[in-house]
Amino acid sequence: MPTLHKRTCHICEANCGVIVEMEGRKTLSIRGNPDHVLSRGHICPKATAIADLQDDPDRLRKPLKKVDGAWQEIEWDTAFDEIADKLAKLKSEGKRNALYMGNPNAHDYSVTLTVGMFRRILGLREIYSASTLDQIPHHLSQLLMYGHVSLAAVPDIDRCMNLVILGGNPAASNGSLWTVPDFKKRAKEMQARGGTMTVVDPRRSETAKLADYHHFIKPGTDTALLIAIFKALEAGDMINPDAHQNLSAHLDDGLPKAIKALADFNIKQLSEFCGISEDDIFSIAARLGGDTPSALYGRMGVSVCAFGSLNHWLIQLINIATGNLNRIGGTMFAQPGLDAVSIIGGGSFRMKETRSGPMGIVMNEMSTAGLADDILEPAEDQIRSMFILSGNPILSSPHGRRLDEALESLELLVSVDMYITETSRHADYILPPCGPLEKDHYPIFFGPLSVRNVASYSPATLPMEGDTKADWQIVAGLTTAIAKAFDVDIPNIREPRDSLDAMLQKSPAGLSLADVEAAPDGIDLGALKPCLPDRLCTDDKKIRVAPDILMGDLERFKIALSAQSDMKDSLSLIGRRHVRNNNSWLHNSKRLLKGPDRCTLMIHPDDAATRAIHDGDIVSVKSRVGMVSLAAEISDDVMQGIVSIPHGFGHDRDGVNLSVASAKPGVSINDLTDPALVDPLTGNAVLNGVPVIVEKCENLEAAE
Ligand SMILES: Nc1nc2c(c(=O)[nH]1)N[C@H]1C(S)=C(S)[C@@H](COP(=O)(O)OP(=O)(O)OC[C@H]3O[C@@H](n4cnc5c(=O)[nH]c(N)nc54)[C@H](O)[C@@H]3O)O[C@H]1N2
Ligand SMILES: Nc1nc2c(c(=O)[nH]1)N[C@H]1C(S)=C(S)[C@@H](COP(=O)(O)OP(=O)(O)OC[C@H]3O[C@@H](n4cnc5c(=O)[nH]c(N)nc54)[C@H](O)[C@@H]3O)O[C@H]1N2
Ligand code: SF4
Ligand SMILES: [Mo]
Repeated sequence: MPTLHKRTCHICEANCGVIVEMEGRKTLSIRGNPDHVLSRGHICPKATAIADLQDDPDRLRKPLKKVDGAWQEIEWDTAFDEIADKLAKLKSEGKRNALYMGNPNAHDYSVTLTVGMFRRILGLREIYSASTLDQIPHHLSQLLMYGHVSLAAVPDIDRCMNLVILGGNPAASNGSLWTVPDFKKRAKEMQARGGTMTVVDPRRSETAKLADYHHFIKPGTDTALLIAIFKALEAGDMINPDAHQNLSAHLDDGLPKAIKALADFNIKQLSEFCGISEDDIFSIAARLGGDTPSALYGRMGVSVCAFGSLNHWLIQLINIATGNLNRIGGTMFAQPGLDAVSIIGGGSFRMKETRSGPMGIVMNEMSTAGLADDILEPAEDQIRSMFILSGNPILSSPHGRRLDEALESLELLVSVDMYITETSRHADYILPPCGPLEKDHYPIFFGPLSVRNVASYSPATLPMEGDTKADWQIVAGLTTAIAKAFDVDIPNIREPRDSLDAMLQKSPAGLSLADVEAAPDGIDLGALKPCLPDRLCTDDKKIRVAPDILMGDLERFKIALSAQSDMKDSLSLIGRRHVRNNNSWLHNSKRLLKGPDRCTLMIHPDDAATRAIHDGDIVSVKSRVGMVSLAAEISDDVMQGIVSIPHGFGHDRDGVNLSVASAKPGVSINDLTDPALVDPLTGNAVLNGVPVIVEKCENLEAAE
């Protein structure tokens, strides 16, 4: 008899409610849960991948050890002990160890709650993670302005009337740092009640196609657009935090300082720099500064660039200046059932001298763009061994080829992954977790980012089978073995479920895990509510409107603004996400790979014509650090001067046999991205706006 099980999908930040139909251990179907408090029945095609992952015969079931270049299965305890002994030896030789935590960790509460112990045993104050390839500028602006790295103001889309999206594509990504399942329907509802959506993106993205207004922008120039919007608000007498509420009561004295610091900029120059006309800039400002509730939101496109921190500050500044922060229908702070903001410390920021010069370190996150150098460059603190938990940095971080060399050079590499990937192939040990349906799930990071105040917990759908372990048990097993090998006290590792229960009970909503578990559709704690000043984590409960660190960075932007472009024959490379891809994985799922090859170079017809490139031609794309060849897809969805390649492909690397049996391996955009380019305030990689030379391949051959 088939059985039905409700849970939340863990694959992306939307955390949709799903109903899984099982017959024994076999998944018969996965569909949206219409009663789920947040997702209201919505799912995307990736939900079916949960079944493909669970049942994938290529998924590793036992730990692997590399012996003379070949993989051998070994027992868990042997793997833990051997790793611990090797680590103890490296420690005695004074050799540094490191940790990379990949994106899926953000979707696994139990690892999050166990990894602190692991770091302590290893003595790792700092780590590398996907955050510096993604979102660390958000965290810095939130820490400096609101006093907590996780205190994010998200668009209250269900009551918003003007939504302006910079560098985000929620129609494909399902929302990021903004848990908004069913984005498309919510956006259409907003438009149906007379609201508008504006999208600023160098590509006419899936979201741009739904928008009322779309403006192309030159990659990496949003700082100019944002300053210009602020100046246009000023010119139109629309800077008034108190326009709709008494917001000034919650601000420090920073607004006049910000106005002064931006005084020298002129809209004309800014408009020319970003490629958006002055008229369009004034229109965007008028929508944001008008009477109706409005929200300005920025995501990856304005984060993974050289001025990501400035951009996120300016976005907050504009929402504050127009009185839209903390306003119903504007941008609001969520107050979820499990409230990490109330119960976990605010986070840290400091400057550090690194190999690449002075760099901001937020939340003890080292720049992943610098990881290969930190491994390869001879120095006293050179990294010699490494753990990679749920990550594939070879495909996700800049200059993957150099990282290939770096990981191969390590004396010990341990990868916790269920596949032999482009990254784990370099490991000495691969430790595979159980299948996704064998894990419980609580989206602890996403409550504070949700469009409603909610709580939802999913118990494991299936019991674990055989000799398998969840990720947290692997981390716990390693911690215990390493403690023994280091001859230190074995830490008392708490069941993550117990810690989760304690965190829930400590949160202001006062729920217990039992309360939440008893509600398989989730608990709805209501729409977002204005909550200033209580929600602020600054000492004096005031918003720091113009933090010195960010204001100081305006000087760097001024230099960029006045510099001459040296692009000449080059084009500017950006990435793209597709609703059926998920970063570097899920390419084993045949259902998700259906349809035409997605890993193409999207190029504007005029740029193709000047290079005699036709649709489908194989072209070479060359950057400062590397070259790839792939098929061209001619499309006026990209702005002239811009080309786009999705990230996360490149599965036939060096012809090595990986578990990713993809029929459409594609190439890795990160063989082109440049690790020398970062936002120095955070170390965040610059993954868009990379200068590249594109040529038809036969031209190259003729030239050789
Ligand atoms: N050029 C370019 N590069 C990018 C981006 C871009 O837009 N452009 N995006 C960046 C962003 S936003 C991110 S978040 C990073 C992501 O980059 P990574 O942090 O490398 O994460 P993923 O690519 O998601 O890789 C996840 C790995 O974890 C494994 N995995 C999946 N689920 C589990 C699990 O439950 N347990 C374990 N142990 N392993 C699991 C998968 O098999 C896969 O190998 O990529 C970044 N790289
Ligand atoms: N289907 C799917 N969903 C995903 C993922 C996935 O891989 N696939 N990954 C998940 C992860 S880890 C993340 S972090 C989120 C990311 O979520 P989003 O940020 O919503 O997704 P992206 O597709 O990276 O959107 C960035 C947009 O910025 C544009 N852009 C590039 N450069 C610039 C620029 O300089 N300025 C401006 N204004 N725009 C620019 C790009 O063209 C793109 O449309 O998605 C998550 N959801
Ligand atoms: S949008 Fe898709 S992948 Fe993301 S949580 Fe929902 S069903 Fe899962
Ligand atoms: Mo991400």
